[in-house]
Amino acid sequence: MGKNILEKILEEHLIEGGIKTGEVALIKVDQVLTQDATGTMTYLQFEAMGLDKIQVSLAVSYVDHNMLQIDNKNADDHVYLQTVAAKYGAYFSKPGNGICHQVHLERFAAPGATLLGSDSHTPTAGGIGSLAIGVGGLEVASAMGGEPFELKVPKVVRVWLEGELNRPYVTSMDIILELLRRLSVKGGVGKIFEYDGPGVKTLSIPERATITNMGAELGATSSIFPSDERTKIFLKAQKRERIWRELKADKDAHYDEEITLNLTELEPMIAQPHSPDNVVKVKDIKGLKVNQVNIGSCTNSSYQALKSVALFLKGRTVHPDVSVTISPGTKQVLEMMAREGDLADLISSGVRVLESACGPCIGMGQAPIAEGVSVRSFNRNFKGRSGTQDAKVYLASPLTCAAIALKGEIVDPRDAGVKIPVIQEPEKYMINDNLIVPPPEDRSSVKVIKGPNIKEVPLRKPLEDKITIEVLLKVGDNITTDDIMPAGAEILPLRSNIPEISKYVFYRIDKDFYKKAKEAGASVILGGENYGQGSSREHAALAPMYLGVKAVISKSFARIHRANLINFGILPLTFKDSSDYEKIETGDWLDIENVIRSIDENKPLIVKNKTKGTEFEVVWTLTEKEREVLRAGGLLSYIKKKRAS
Ligand code: MIC
Ligand code: SF4
Repeated sequence: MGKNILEKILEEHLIEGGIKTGEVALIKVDQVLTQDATGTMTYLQFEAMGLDKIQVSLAVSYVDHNMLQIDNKNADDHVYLQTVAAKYGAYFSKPGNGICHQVHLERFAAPGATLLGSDSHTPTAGGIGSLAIGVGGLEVASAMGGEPFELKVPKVVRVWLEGELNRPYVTSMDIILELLRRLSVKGGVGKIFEYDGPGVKTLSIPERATITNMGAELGATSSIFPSDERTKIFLKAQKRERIWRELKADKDAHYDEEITLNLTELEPMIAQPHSPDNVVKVKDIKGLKVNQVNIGSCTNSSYQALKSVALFLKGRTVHPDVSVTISPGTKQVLEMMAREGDLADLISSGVRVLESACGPCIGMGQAPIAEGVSVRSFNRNFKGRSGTQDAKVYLASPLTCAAIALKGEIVDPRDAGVKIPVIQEPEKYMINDNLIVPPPEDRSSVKVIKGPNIKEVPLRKPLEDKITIEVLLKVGDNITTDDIMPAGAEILPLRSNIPEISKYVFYRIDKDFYKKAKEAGASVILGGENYGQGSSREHAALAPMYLGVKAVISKSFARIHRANLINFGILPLTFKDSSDYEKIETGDWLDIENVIRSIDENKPLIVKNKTKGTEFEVVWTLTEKEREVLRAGGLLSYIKKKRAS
């Protein structure tokens, strides 16, 4: 039988194991990327391994999240990242060069390569045909230390694209919003999405990357497009055609599931508060007054997308009641738009131009007004993420955003009375890599500089066989890592300082969580379905671990967060019978015995509810490596032990 793209890439990178769905594959990692909000921890963990050089062929350290410098903290992190990259052999992408995923797509990503990134939107590079997976920072550190990556081979879903988008008003953002509408934020858990069909060749690489980027919101392990003639055109325009290769599924390849989407029938879509899958047609909610529009992010900030916005607004003025921002994804896009006059058109129309960074997407500035309505071309609209707890955030394509910016209310871009031509892909992008600092030839004299905010990584004590824990918090379905460990301008600068950042764990849900956790000493969280969806931030496991959280018992877990829990020695337990969830309350004390035997034998655990005098069963399916990591008390201790032996 023929192979799909995933199987082909896995086969080329396989070190041990199998490549079929359900098997465990240990694969070679070709490239890694980090961003500053997760990167400081990643590099501190790498340093703790005691190696003198990064072991993967390409590592790039980006600065794009923590860009507000209201005191020394973020600036100190930037210098640490620059010096540690130089010391151990990574490229450093300076602040101002752009958002990691977009820069990586333009300048580094390669068809057929494996890429691990300490950010959940790493699959953006799937648009060019990389097998790109978002993981926790420690997982990236481990790959930089030369460890293979362990992947439980997900189910492969073929998304068959037919027809062609009705450009310019219907865009690739509408494709992924439609998939989110159909499948939900849980629909991709344990799956990888492979795009195929006649519609594929009608999409440019940045358009494909919008889709693979936001595949993260489906909960998917990754998303990937074939590498074809369009890929070659893009790489040529980026002066990187030498790394092009063809990559496509065999005609008789096997897929676990199939979905068909007709691009011609698609209409502009919009996600409503507070979840990326709460999607309707734009025209269905037309007329709703809007206070803010933000265009940009790693999902939608390519040259083509933003040039269309500039053209749409050219010679017009944004609505007087709307605050409009744009953050071009990379310096390449910003510089091209500046030289071609689009930036001037945007400025003239009243758009506030921000630097090339994540910015408002992660609450680094531009919080909307109280109870405000904000429409953003981003990928996440979780409650509170914008920085305003009661804001209502909607997600739509850049062009829909532009139409709304003009009208001051939700409007289908086809009905805004503005006609623009379709923007073609440029034959040549402007190449100027002067903000990418390569590692020096001689690394021996480089001094790693650590500012006062950078604290060592806390380690967990060895795993206990018996734990007595208090239920500190019971939450519902689809709890995000933004709920567990919020981001935003106030908290993000503490990413290198676990004792400080841990004060904010769950604080938007229960502002006394920190105090309670300290008092309890050992605790457990109860979760519903898809616990820990969203970002890759390992701080959502590391900080709770620091506060004494020993286990999370939930109905199911999101992939990256489950792995992060294991990497920091927190037990990810699933109810055998999910109705047991109803029978436990906050404040109950639970006893769990024989933890080590259960890990050794991969057996269910009996949990005794001491408060209620009842008991219930929890299960976990662990791979061999996961068991060893848990026994060692976490991934860092596991690696250290392995190196010592
Ligand atoms: C996000 O979009 O939530 C982030 C910020 O990029 C995170 C990473 C982080 O928390 O640092 C992600 O998506 O992984
Ligand atoms: Fe940055 Fe937002 Fe993309 Fe996360 S989702 S990497 S915060 S632009």
